[in-house]
Amino acid sequence: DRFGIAESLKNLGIQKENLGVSTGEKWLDSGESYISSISPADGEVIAKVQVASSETYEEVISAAQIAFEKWRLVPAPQRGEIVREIGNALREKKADLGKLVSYEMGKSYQEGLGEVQEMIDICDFAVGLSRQLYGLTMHSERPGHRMYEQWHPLGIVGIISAFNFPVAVWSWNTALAWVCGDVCVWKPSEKAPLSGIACQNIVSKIFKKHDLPEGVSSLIIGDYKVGEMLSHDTRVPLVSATGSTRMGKLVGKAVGERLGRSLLELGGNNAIIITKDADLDMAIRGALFGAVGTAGQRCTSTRRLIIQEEVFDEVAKRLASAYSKLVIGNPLDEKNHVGPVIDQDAVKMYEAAIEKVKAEGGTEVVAGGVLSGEGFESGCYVKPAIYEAENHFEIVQHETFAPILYLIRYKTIGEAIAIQNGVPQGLSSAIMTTNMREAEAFLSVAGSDCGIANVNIGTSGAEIGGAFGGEKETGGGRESGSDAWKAYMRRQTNTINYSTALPLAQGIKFDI
Ligand code: UN1
Repeated sequence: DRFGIAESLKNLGIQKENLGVSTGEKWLDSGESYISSISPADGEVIAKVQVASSETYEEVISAAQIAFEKWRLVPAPQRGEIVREIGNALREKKADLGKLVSYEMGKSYQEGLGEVQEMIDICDFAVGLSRQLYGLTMHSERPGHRMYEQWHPLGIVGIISAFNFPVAVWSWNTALAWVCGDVCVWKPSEKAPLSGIACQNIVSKIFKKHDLPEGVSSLIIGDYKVGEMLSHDTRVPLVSATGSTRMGKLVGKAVGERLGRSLLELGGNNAIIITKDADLDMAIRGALFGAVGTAGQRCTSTRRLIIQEEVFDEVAKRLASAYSKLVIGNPLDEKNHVGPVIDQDAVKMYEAAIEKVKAEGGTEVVAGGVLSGEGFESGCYVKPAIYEAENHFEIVQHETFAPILYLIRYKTIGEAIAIQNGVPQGLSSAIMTTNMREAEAFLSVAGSDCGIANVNIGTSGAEIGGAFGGEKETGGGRESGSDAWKAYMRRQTNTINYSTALPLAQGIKFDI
């Protein structure tokens, strides 16, 4: 155990066998059914986790309903104070949790720490927000009347999160939802259940310390069936789901059928436009991390480079040279740049995508392949690959969650923007240029159609302070910073008459 994993698991309260359903300090026994958390780093079973039953699901929702009645009465700044303590607890556990995320999910230890840092930052953001849940006041058209709006909590927020950011995306939702006065029920990815248990252990101590009821923070480990239960449940006014477009369509449909609210953050097909006026050192650095960071498993990973034809060959050459220096291996070993993909299914999808791009006429720039032998026993380590391709290829139109980068040529900036927008997804986008006209065209009303559009920065690694999410098949939701908090509250318009008459609006006369 050269990375001290056993010690970190102990510090986070992870056992060999864990219950997977909790309303806080209380863990509920769901019966016989268990899943294993397997590390893609070394293929070891880290621990087992019991999965929810419909009975324990019901217990969680009942506890959450009761908790909401109390939690909504706690003044928002006091709710913020609780979130501040959660942020501080995360600071204390940063190294342990970052290590668990890295070991369970396969991202590098540095990126695991970065993910926990995002959690800490969103807690700080939420603390400030707890004093800024502002509504507007309006001028009434009637004398002696006052109009204003208030924001009230929604109730139970269901959170479905993905394996690739097993803890940060939950915290973006939950830290905001809590200061807004909501209670949260979290279904983490069944590929990273231990990260969920670790978080639940951290936060439940703080709720307990403040004598808050069970159910402000609940955890339900389980498969898609738990997602279905949340999506169909009219007691859950908001379901926030992060993951594949396929999953998001199912959640959106089920929640929409009951006219509930969903907040969807789904697939991306993110591109960087590299113009002939780009600073190529920066362009290569941005593209490299964007494409191979997290082994290409971020929603914001760079999947396409749209390169002006005059600099195409140079960019391809310099990227190939940078790829040749990448060190692939155990994510906990800080000398490695690229860790494994999540599991063998992901390896199969990577291999299938490479076959497909070749079959569609793509040409190899950097060859891929699955690594085997010492250090690669899990079978989840793949080589980041690059193909020259065309935007209309079916495989290029599709998000493959693996380190495969497609290079596409263009002549004019108009053409580059059309290629960038010419995919079903709309999460993140970037342009590398020192030419102000190109940069502004890219950001203009006729520019990028994505939720995130950057200049001289890659597509991944968004800061928590901005609203995070995207358009089209990405689902339209916005999480994290800016005014994303509004999704977790209901708006109420109030008109108060302090006069001695009751005039009707719109000048209507209705006298008997
Ligand atoms: C995700 O992949 O779901 O912008 C989230 C980024 C990170 C978050 C990614 N801050 O890459």
